[in-house]
Amino acid sequence: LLLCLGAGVNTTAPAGAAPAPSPLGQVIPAPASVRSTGGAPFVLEDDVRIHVPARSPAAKAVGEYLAGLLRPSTGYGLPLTTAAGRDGIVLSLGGDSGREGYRMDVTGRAVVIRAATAAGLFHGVQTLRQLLPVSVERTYWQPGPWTVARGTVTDRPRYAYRGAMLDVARHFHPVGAVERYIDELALYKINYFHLHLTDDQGWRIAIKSRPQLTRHGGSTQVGGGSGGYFTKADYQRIVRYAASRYMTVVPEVDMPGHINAALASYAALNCNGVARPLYTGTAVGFSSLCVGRKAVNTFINDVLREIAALTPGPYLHIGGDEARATKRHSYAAFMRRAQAIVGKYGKTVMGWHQLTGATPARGAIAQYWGTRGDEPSVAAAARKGTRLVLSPGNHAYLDMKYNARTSLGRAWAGYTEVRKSYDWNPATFIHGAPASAVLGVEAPMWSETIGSSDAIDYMAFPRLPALAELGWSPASKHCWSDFRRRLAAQGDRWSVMGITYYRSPQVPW
Ligand code: TNX
Repeated sequence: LLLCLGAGVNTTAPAGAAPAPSPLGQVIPAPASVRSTGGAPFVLEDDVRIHVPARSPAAKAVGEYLAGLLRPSTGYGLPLTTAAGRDGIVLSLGGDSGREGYRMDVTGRAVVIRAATAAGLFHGVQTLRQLLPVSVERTYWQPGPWTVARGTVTDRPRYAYRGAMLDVARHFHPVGAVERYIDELALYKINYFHLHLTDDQGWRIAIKSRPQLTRHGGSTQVGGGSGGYFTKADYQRIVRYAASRYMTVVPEVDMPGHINAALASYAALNCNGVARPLYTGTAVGFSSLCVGRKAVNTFINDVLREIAALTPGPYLHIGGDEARATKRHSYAAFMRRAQAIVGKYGKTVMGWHQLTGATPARGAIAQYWGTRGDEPSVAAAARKGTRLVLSPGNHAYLDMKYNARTSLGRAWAGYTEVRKSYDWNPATFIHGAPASAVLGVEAPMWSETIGSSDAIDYMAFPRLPALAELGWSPASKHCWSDFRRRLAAQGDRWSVMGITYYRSPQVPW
């Protein structure tokens, strides 16, 4: 693992006047294949047009998105055109790059991105974006020159599921902060955005049939602040925004534990029929719905029905973690019922991996958050068809401190420097689980200590790109010494984007 070739980033600049363009492989996640051809680079000039297919509104929208990224800093008009053309920027549909892959050919005259789907074009656009000078990220005019190295990138993801989670329950994060994070994730080809919407400290999604959940249950957060919640319109706006970045929202309502905010809002959810006080601390594992009560059954049915109706994506995440206040047989009975309800509303179950201690429904996905990969129930479920999304706490948790001096975050899974986020293999992490059971990876951002976009940025960067690369790039491209150099090249881009990141000593910034 010390000797690896990685994406073959070569930073030697040819002698001459103009600054050398970024090497074609200097992209995160590392593309599946990069072939540099050399020669004078492509230069984006003020008469460049963006060619888009005439018959695909989705592909046109990707063209508009690209133009929107490039116009402020270049000052160019960058009109879209459906006229056939071989010069400038060409987005074209076709080829065999799969559901999310693309091929990018850069010549002296053109950057051609070709993909079978608009999603593939979108990911290709992110590659192009990273190859342009970092000043392209500015929102006001920059002098250029806007060069792209010549050659061919052929790319497609290793895993179908490349997720990031944001906990809006412990600290509420408003729509603008969520959209900002979604934009940051898009740069690294993340395609699932998991929203942890409810927990002991807050209920953050309006449920029409249960108005107290947000009115009361959403009125505070960790530390006692005023909390907040998403109206249905807010949530739908997030879903649409994520979709415009080719990300599917996975909503999570955590049950039967992590539920104090609901227990405080509706007395009937408690076994003693008495509403709990609101909770603003950071303990876990102390709350439980009163499993078996009729009021609880109608509650979960109403909540899951309303959330399913607002969610176009295939997955509903029902939590199921740390239900220490729920008896074992009650837990199994509860998860059976909750999973059946998810199925009734046409969705596929996701749950934390404790779900494998009950009976996962057919097609269910278990999200692993342990640290050792040796839980027999997880491997056994995987062998029987349960698919796995891997978020090992000691590698993938973005709320772990980098080191003892990190003021934000927690340390229950150990300090997590960027190399630790990067150096693990999702295919072999769970002992005894077939590699084919692994649907992908996800980087969770728990928010007990995370109360602002700056805090999100600092904990996500530079670790989020490491997780994104594990999710996208072929295992054969896994190479720390190469990754750290590509990561270093991202630092200036983050600075320009206003992202305050952790300047890890492991990275040659
Ligand atoms: C464990 S991971 C939790 C969360 C905490 C997190 C803090 C999981 C399913 N449960 O409730 O927020 O640790 O790192």
